[in-house]
Amino acid sequence: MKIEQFETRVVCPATAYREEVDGPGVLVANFVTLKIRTSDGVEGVGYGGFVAAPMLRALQATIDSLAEMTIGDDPLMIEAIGQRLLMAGGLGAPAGLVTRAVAAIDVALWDIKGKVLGQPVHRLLGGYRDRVPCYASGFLWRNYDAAALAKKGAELVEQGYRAMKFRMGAAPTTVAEIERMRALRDAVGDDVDLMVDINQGWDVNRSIQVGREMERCNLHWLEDPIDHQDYEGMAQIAAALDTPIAAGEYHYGIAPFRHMFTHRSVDIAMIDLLRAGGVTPWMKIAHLAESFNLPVVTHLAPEVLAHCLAAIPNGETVEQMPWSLPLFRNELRIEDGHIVLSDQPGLGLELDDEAAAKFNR
Ligand code: SMN
Ligand code: MG
Repeated sequence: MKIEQFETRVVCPATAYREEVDGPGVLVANFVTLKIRTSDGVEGVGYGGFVAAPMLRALQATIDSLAEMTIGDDPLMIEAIGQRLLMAGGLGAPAGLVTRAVAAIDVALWDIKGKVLGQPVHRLLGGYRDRVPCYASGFLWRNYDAAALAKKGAELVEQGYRAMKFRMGAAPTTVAEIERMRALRDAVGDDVDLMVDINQGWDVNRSIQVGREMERCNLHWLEDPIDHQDYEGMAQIAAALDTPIAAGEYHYGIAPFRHMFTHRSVDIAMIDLLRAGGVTPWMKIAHLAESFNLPVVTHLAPEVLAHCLAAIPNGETVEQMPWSLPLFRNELRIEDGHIVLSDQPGLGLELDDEAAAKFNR
């Protein structure tokens, strides 16, 4: 069996989230979908994305160029293909579009492998469980005031969520930051896990100062308080606070996680599918975290990363960020705060061509 054909498409689902998060004109929930077909007629799906609009055509061109290089390859030799493409894309400097493109191809190849072997990807990757905890993300934004946070938080509890993430880092004073958080905690009650994402907005001192105040609200984790490259600074924060520190979504490839772990920068490793470079390196990072006795959480792409989290013993929770879901005909099956994985071979995902035609640009 050989890789015979592939097809990419630029797809920009019109979501409400975009305006709320990015403001007018700045689009991040943009995607390039990928289908790879084998000589046996097996089709695998993947996608790249979460890049700014001006980078989208460049991402498509990168995926096209690299996918072209796989024509004639054995699709089951995923590691060999990935290594070759990373080298071809930049000789040791594969971060950025190349890594994202290789990720899309890697995901499609895992889908093919599952279909060829008749097994869901989560079982091929390890097989630890078939339902994984998830938390609501993508709903409680930085521009929400205390009242808006409380209203939306209560709605999410009503919908059955027992864990959710909100954003801080834009309020002018510490008092204002704490007021927002208190309003949300009061609205959702004490039994709900609350995570907070700063998206690198603070420095070390501010993180420790506000972080100490926040401890009274019993936070589940504090995410990306400072610049992701400041391994020592993150370690200082992790040592000063009882609240677990989560980070990792900004890093490309595997090696930065070694530095994060040896510096003791984090209590929870957050791994992004596209920046890691696909399912293959995502799993390597998860195993590396296990060797440091650290739990792992996912970043974006819940429909793919639920498979990865279900495969490992140190997986904590899946970020249920809905942005990529309009690409597929399938809906996430969520029961009692858990994503239930399907038994279908491969990823169990089907690209929604009609929706893509509607969103095509
Ligand atoms: C995030 C990442 C990418 C786009 C929007 C929000 C955020 C998260 O850091 O963790 O979901
Ligand atoms: Mg984040």
